[in-house]
Amino acid sequence: MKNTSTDLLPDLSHYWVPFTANRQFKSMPRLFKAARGNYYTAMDDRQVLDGTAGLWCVPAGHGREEIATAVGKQLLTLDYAPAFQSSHPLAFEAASRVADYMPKGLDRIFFTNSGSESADTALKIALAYHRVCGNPLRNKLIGRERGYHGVNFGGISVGGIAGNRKAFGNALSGVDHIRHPLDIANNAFTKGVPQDGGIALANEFELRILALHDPATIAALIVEPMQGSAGVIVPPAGYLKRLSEICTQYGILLIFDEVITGFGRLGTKFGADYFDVIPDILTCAKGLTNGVVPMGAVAVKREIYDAFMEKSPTGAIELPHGYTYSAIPIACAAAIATLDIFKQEKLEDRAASLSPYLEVAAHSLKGLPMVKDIRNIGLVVGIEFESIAGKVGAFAFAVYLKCYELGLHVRYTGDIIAISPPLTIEKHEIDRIFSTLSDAIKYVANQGETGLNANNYLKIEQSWAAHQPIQS
Ligand code: PXG
Repeated sequence: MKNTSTDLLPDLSHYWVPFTANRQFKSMPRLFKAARGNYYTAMDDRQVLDGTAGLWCVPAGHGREEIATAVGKQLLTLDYAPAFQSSHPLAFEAASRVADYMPKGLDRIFFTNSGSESADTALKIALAYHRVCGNPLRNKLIGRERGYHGVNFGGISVGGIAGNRKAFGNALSGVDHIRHPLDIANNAFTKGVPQDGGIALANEFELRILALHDPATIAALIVEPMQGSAGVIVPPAGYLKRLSEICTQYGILLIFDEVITGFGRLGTKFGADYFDVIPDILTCAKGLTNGVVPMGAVAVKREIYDAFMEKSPTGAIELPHGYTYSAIPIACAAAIATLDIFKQEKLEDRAASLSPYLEVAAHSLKGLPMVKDIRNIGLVVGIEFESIAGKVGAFAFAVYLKCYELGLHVRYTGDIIAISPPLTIEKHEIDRIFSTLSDAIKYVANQGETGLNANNYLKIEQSWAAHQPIQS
């Protein structure tokens, strides 16, 4: 008997899919039913190459048995222990392992369950730190345009992606933003880190923002070393170092949000290592457990932790903050197993050695129709297309759909396609990513208006879902 799409697809009506155009998605669902190594298996058994390591969160590749075994064993040993006022040994072991992996000095670890929670936790630690040190008026937070720090109220307040903020009211007050460092007019098609303009741009923090607010009122500056979600924005040389110097000069805590840049993505353990700038607080999530169990971490300099311990009243809870699932045993087990894999397979070094190959492959797309800029660092590539008036994002979305049809998963955000494969990617797979992208870009561009209409891909999707041969 012939399969129909209803044989294969679940009832799609109940699940509200996050950060997704639900009506559109449910008319052309893209569901994965399995994953192994660098590939997903789609509903029709097609192998789809994972060009994005999930949502940047599967650096060691899919289906790692070491992690599965550790998590399974832990579930049957200690499934849960109360996270407040009691704990369990693996929480301390995981914290030690994470501290070892962190840049020097960032060795006090607070566990969360996501990047969003890590961002809000870091902001709260910064505010509470100044208060416990006797500076409660240092309570403003500075973020950056196009920054992404998750979706909680603190994160969207310091975040700078308009679309993630405007539907949700006023969020936090006492927040301002520095400019983002993307400068396509001067730096289009730069390979790696742009060389010019970094110091002047960082100095604007001092000259514009600090001058406006009074530096003594600023608690913290939060930035992603490389802005991922907003479309792969690589900071110019010297920029992060100069921001750090300004923070130090004025007693402002520098927070690096390394949810994307952590765990080898740039060819180093963290962006802090890549740019040789150690922040006061560093947040991470995603790759910490290879994406398989929700977990985030906030690493703080020992002096910050010590200030809470020394200056809080005796017997007081030094930081009234935490989650039911902070350091849940299976997340600790997954984190330890993931860190073991990183150690054994030296995935950061692997990423660093593949980065030049990825760079050449990525920049081979220069000259294709609509391609306005190509940016890269470590194992990350951003390809920005010309914007079409009234149809922002439509071209990139169509390229994404075409890639999916051709067996490659990429991410699109606005007019940008982002590539961030697992660090286990092979050279021939890198070749395939960019030859597929090239085919998809040419196809969509050649179709003109028709190519921008997502419904034109619908027929193909439905055919797959139903195991039907594609009708032309
Ligand atoms: N900070 C940064 C820098 C992030 O990139 C978060 C915080 C939030 O993490 P959680 O775990 O709460 O989602 C992120 C998440 C994409 C994409 O493709 C990026 C993220 C999430 C989903 C998709 O750009 N970043």
